[in-house]
Amino acid sequence: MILQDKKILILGFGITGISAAETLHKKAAKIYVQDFKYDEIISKNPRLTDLNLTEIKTTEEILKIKPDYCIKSPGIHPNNEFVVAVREAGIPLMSDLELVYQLYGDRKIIAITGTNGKTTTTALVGEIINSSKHKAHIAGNIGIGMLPVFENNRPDDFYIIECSSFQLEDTVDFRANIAGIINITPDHLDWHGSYDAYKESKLKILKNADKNDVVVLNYDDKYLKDLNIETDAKVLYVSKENEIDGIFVKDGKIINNEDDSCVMEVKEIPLLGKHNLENVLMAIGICTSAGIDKSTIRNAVNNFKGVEHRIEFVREVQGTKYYNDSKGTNVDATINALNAFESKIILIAGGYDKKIEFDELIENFNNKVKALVLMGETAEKIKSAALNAGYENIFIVDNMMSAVKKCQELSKPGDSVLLSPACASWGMYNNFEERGVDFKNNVKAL
Ligand code: UMA
Repeated sequence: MILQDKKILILGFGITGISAAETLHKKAAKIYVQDFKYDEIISKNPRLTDLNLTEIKTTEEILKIKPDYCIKSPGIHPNNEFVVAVREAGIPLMSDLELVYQLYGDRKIIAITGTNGKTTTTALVGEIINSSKHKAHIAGNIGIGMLPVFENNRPDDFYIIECSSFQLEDTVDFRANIAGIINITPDHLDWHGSYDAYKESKLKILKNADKNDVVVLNYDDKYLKDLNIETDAKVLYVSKENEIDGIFVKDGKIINNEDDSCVMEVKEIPLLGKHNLENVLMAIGICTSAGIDKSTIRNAVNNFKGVEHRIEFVREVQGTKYYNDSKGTNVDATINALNAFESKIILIAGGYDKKIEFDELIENFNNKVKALVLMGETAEKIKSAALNAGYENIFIVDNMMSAVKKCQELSKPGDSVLLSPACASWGMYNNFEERGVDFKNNVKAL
């Protein structure tokens, strides 16, 4: 695909849009940008003016300019007026994922999707490959714009892309050498319109796979299993529950049934929780398919520290372990985190009110949560859900420092303190990362 002097319209100027513009500028394309916060973005990053951008403010301008292609950021809704105008004008519209394929499709691409676990799996695959003789680069929904990663690195490296349903939706020819799907639980239905549409978007990850490609699938996800996926690619299943033709767990060992060998023992995995065992199995399936040997895989998994803000071990103080799960921004994520622990837990929860209910969270305490420390806008709401369920050991605090101090006061050796708020951070913080860092700083100060 030749981009020199081509007119490219970028919709959305966040991580995706800016990273795409940087690469398109290098390729001497003419760049047009539409973003309702364009002025604010430029004033915060004045260096972006070096990219010779032209701002688009109306759909009429699009018709006048007639761009050759449009790159849509994943967060822009399909019904957005600019998206509609582009489609009606017959301008080819794609995600940066599709453009990556058009420009660098001959590279070794590993694409990973799933409703949950994709960031951990992507990061782990990157670590495993980087601990082998090969070099890997991670990009995509993990928070890294894809195009510069491909543009600035060597053609014979591995490229591991975390793909969201939004990014996959706007692909046409995209194809990965290895595609992994961890699970397809109904999510983002407000966006895609229906579970079928969401599923269709996710499955685009393997739509163009051919007999030279590998598709790695989690056999334990009931939604995925029910799909009876048909593909020309080689399919490799992984399972923590069933002895399948693939990679599975038996008597605490992870077995590769191709040569009946043991890759590693489950107890060696440093990440907590069954959901993380599935992520590790997926990473093992993907890396085995990429030709990485078992001892490299085993060592890298052993040394994997996990992803920041996802049940991240912070420190042990007087026999109590402190964990940061600030990414637990909804009830499901916090339940997953609670299920990952064997010990008694002192849970710090609460935050921005997304108008969700907390009864299910309390139902999943399972006698493990010995105290509940609440803060933020939802503190009273969670407290009343807990009281209704007969749970009374509740403390409301004003800020993270008081929360951490309260937890230390309540804890005994062998307990775990878990920040997993079940709520977004807004109101107290700009994002979940800031909240997690605040927690960690307070734990480090104990
Ligand atoms: N904007 C408009 N009009 C709109 C909506 C947004 O102009 O109608 C502008 C905003 O002002 C902003 C820009 O669009 O400047 C943001 O674009 P974006 O929402 O697509 O976000 P990016 O910064 O490009 O980040 C995206 C992903 N975000 C979303 O899919 C919502 C990031 O995933 C991803 O890391 C990044 O590309 C790099 O690939 C985040 C995410 O929340 C983590 N993903 C969802 C998830 O994991 O569930 C899918």
